[in-house]
Amino acid sequence: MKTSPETHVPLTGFPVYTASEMQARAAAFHDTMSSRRSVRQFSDKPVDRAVIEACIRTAARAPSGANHQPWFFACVGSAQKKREIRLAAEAEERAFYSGKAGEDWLEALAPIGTDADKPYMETAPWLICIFAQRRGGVQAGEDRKNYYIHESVGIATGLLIAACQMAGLATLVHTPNPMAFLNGICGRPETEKPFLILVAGHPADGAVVPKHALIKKPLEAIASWL
Ligand code: IYR
Repeated sequence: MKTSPETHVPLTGFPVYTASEMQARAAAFHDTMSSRRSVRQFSDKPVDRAVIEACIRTAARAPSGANHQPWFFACVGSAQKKREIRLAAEAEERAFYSGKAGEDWLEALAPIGTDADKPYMETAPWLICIFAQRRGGVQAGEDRKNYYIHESVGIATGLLIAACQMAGLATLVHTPNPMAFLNGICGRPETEKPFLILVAGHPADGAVVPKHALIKKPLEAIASWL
C-alpha cells in the first residue's frame, strides 16, 4: 500500500461500538429492512423532495470503481413526466407480457401477479430514474472512462433502497426493457444507460403484496463460514 501525507489523510470519525452494541445495531437494521416489500399499490400522498435528496446523498456514499461515482439520479415528480414514463414503460411491458418474455419467464412471474398495467408510476410521488454513466471521472464534468459501472450503480441503488426504507418510503424496482426512452424524457445524454426506475412513495391504503415475495431463504442456504 502506497500512502503519503500528500495523498492520504488519517481515517477519522469512524464509529466504534462494543460487541453488544454492534449486535444490537445490526439486529435493529435488520428489523428495519425486514419490513421492506416491493409495493405495487402506491398512495398519491406527497413526499417532500428533501427526503428524496437525503436518500440520494446516502446512495452517493456507495463505493465505486476508481471513485468515479458513475451514477445519475433523475428524480421525476412532475405529473406530466410521470405520465410520459408510465406510457412508454407500459408500451414495453405490453410487448413483454404478450410474447417477448417467453413461457418460462411468465411462469416465474405468475405468483407475483404483475401485468403490463403500471398505474402506480403516476400515483407514486417520485420515480427515481437511475442512470449508469459509461464516461465521467471523479470530478463532475470530467470525460474519462468509468470502471465497474454496473457494480457501482447496483451498490448505490441498494443503499438508496435501504435509505428509503429507513425514511419510511415504500419502493419498487422497475425495469421495463428496453428503457432507452428514459434518456429523452429525463434529458440525459446517450453515454448514460438507464439502469432502473425506483418508484418511491407511501403504500396505498389496503395495499397487498404477493405471498411469494415473503419466502426468504434461510441463512444456511445463503451463507457459509469457512
Ligand atoms: N418488468 C416487468 C416484468 C417483471 C420482471 C421481473 I424478473 C420481476 O421480478 C417483476 C416484473 C414488470 O414490471 O411487470
